[in-house]
Amino acid sequence: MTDPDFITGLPKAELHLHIEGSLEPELMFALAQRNQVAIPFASVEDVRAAYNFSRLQDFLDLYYAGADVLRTAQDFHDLAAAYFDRAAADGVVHAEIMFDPQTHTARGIAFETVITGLLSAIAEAEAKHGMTVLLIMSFLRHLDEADAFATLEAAEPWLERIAAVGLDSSELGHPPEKFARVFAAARAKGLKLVAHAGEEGPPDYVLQALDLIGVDRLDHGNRSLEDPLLVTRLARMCMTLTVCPLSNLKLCVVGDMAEHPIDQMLRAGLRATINSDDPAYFGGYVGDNYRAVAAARGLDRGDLVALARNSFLGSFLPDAAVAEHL
Ligand code: ES4
Ligand code: ZN
Repeated sequence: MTDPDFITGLPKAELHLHIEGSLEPELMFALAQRNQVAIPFASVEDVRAAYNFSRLQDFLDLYYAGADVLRTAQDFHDLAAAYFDRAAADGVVHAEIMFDPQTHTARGIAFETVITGLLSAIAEAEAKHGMTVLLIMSFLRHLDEADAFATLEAAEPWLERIAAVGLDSSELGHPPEKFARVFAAARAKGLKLVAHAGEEGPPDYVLQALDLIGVDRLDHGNRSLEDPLLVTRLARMCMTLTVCPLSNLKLCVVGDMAEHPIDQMLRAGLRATINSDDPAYFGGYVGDNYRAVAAARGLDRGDLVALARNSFLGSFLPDAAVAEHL
């Protein structure tokens, strides 16, 4: 039995959230109108009807198209403020949110516009909801290494406000090794490192994320389960996996929620966490993700507490702050 109120009331951290993926169709329409941007949809229903994906790339095509309505710092503020309100209502007390600067700089939107809008929403949410927020700047892996280095350079004035760098977008054909040098440069600047790996890509991409990047946390990681030695290694090193059940379902990483491996991960001793990834596109926020996978896999309160506890253990908060949440 799932227990919706128990899940909502459970203090949790969200560690895998693309802020551009929290753009609800209603806000997409409002921003399109405010900025006089044409979008290829007639209505909010039309947008939602388009959200049927067979693979990651189907989704990414719509995600980048949707992001085109984001033009001003106020737009990024409004986007993030809407996410923080929903997260707080779901019992999220700490969020580590990713943003994709290249999605915007490639359209002529300044890095400064993006980050000042996000930072003002973060300040507001910290005051309004008493939550803590960290920013993760994610590189688009379908672009080249030089573009990622240029993005790291553009971030230089804001490095004090950025906790980590990440790696997202089209996984297949863009292995972690392509970005080993830029991640090394980010590490030298004191940033934490995360990367999407093993979502669609093979277990070897997870190995690369460990051995060639040295990630502090793994986004998704599902396909690690195909390699028992890798699972043992991830468990022994207490590597956090940011698992996203509704994303996995919508992108056909799992065929059915009843087949989701979340409990297999926990049984294997993996530090798995539950997250929403791109909630506006995948049909639910973090609470919905807990509820969906708990119902489908028969998770009990002990499992839910373990998952929420893992979210704090896997966060980039200082140890003393983590301890306050345990
Ligand atoms: C993403 Cl689900 C997912 N995978 C890879 N890259 C992404 N960017 C936004 N959502
Ligand atoms: Zn993701």
